[in-house]
Amino acid sequence: MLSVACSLVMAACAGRPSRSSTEESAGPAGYTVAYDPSARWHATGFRVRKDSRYRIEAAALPDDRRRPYADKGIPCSPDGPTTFRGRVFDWVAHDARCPLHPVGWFRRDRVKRLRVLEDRFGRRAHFLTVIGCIGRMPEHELEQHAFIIGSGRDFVAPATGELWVFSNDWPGDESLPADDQPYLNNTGRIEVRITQL
Ligand SMILES: [Ca+2]
Repeated sequence: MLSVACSLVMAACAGRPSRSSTEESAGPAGYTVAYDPSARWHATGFRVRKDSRYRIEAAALPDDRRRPYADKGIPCSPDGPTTFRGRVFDWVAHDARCPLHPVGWFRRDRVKRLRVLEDRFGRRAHFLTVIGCIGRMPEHELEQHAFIIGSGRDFVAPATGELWVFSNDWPGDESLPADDQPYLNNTGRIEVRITQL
């Protein structure tokens, strides 16, 4: 089990550059934006108003190279990993703060922590789950403001501002080489639809 977990961590640390792109369209059924999960933040261009109610839906689509939504081959949906292997990786990435975490026994420098472990409502945020935030918040304040979108959620906006979205992943370290940047091995794209209720 430990060797499996470690091999998954090492596999996910390797990556390849992916072009970041954002496409937007607006229509009577709602506002739609598509984003590349290999970038850390995505401005939707949609402003929410405090105390107004919205429905946000997210769908995973192949990217322009026909690659599915995945982290270096680990398939995911907007709610997180969809396979046993992915759920093991999610466990590794989620509980890395624990002093008994097995990855830390071998490679403390490889210990992972997802950007959002729990959202502002205390809900567990899985690996590659689609997350929303009103405004682009500093990383150390992210869990106070971020909320899980997953495949869909109705919510009352707690503030007025632009909705930003991202796929939950290990933030990595800018000093690492490109092949070790956790966001650069994410593939596919996510389409987000926002409707005011
Ligand atoms: Ca990744």
